[in-house]
Amino acid sequence: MAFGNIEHLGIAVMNLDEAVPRYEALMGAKCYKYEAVESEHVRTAFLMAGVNKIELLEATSAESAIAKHIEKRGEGLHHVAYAVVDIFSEMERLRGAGYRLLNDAPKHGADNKLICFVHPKYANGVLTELCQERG
Ligand code: CMX
Repeated sequence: MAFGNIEHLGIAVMNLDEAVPRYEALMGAKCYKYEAVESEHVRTAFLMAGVNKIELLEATSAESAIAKHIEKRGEGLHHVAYAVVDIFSEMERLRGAGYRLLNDAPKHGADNKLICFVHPKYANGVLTELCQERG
């Protein structure tokens, strides 16, 4: 078992309606999807740079991890997400190796994914997401 490709990069933004046109102009690409993830208190927007996916995230409530992130660290890169084939066995592997997972079971994330986060302290300061296609 191993991580696959980087599935997406997550970028925390204050205001999605301002960030999307800025990123469209920056990347020369159109945002192809907006999606709210109520359980995570976020609104997201997706753009592609070649084969690479960029997820812009805006908090929809003060209790959102994105709101806390922006308050403490400002806007910017929030997480790196890796594609995995079997999130349950990857979580088991990481737990066994002593990594701190931020959820006990996979959660439903944006873009039809099952997701789990690894605490940034266990990845040299990078919040790391495991991401499995839900099919
Ligand atoms: N990247 C890197 N480091 C981060 C970070 C991030 N995104 N967010 C917090 N940290 C750092 C903090 O700066 C802090 O460092 P110091 O101790 O040096 O000050 C440390 O991690 C904080 O750890 P904490 O006190 O245990 O936790 P916080 O209350 O700051 O919460 C985190 C951070 C990652 C545990 C929390 O945001 C979380 O559980 N995230 C997972 C869920 C999530 O991010 N959801 C939103 C996205 C959903 C989606 O993609 O759909």
